[in-house]
Order: sequence, then structure tokens, then C-alpha cells
Amino acid sequence: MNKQKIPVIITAAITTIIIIIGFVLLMPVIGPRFLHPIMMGSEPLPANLDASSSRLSDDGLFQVSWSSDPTKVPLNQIHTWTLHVETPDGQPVENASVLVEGGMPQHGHGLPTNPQVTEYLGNGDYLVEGMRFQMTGFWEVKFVINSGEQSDSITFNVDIK
Ligand SMILES: [Cu+2]
Repeated sequence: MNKQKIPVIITAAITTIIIIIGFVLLMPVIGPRFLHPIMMGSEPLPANLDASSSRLSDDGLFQVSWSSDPTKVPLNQIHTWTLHVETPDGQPVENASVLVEGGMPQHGHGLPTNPQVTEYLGNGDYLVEGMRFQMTGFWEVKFVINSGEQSDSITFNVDIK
């Protein structure tokens, strides 16, 4: 073998190995975004998760339920939700402040919009505007509820079809 070619071959081999190792190390970071287009619709709700639309908040302060308008959550369309908040013994929680968060935990992205509670409708009901889910699969929708001295949050697991 030509002596001058050996360093070139070694350099190329090392470079290749570094690129491969770098790619493997970065997969957990870039994977969700990189693979996102082919993930669409591939992951239904994990079987062990509670998918009910009425649940007790994390610290047990509020009984919370949601409904969507239209009733079946539409795919990729801006729509509204109504959140109902009451105490565990059934009294409506009036004039709370509610923050909305969410995303797809398996894809590593959040909601495509920034939904807001825009109106207190009375009787413990809150209008949530700007909801949109741009793909099918398992979504989390989290509400942080502040009422007077009381603060609690709840995460709903939603299967968008
Ligand atoms: Cu996604």
C-alpha cells in the first residue's frame, strides 16, 4: 500500500466513527423531531393510562371535567373546550384562574397553539379557546387551576383519532 494514503484512510475511518457515535448520542434529542412525520397516528393511548374526561386534580382539591365543541375532538381544527371545575363535594368553583398547557409526551412537542381560558361561563364552567391538535395519537392536556388560596393541576390523557 502507498505510504501516503494510509493517514488519509485512518482520518476517514476516524471521521466516520465520530459521525456515527455523534448521531447515536444525539438521537434522543433530535429523534422526536426528526422522526415526527412518520410517527403520525402510530401511537394510541398507552393502555395503562386513565383517559376519562372527568378526574380529581393531582392534590385532590378539584373535581375537573372537560368537554369539546364539537363533541368529538376534531383533528387539526381550532375549536373550544369547556372546563368544569367543582370541589370534591360538588360545589362549583367560581372565577378561578386557569392556565392551559399540553403536548405529545412521546413526540417531545407541545400544543401548536396557545389556548386560553377567555370567559367564566358560570356554574364552575370555563370557556377554553384556541384548542388544536395537529395529529392523531396520545396527547396530554394540563390545566393549572388557581382559586383563592388553592392551587392544583390536572393532566388529562386524550386520544385524538
Ligand atoms: Cu406529535
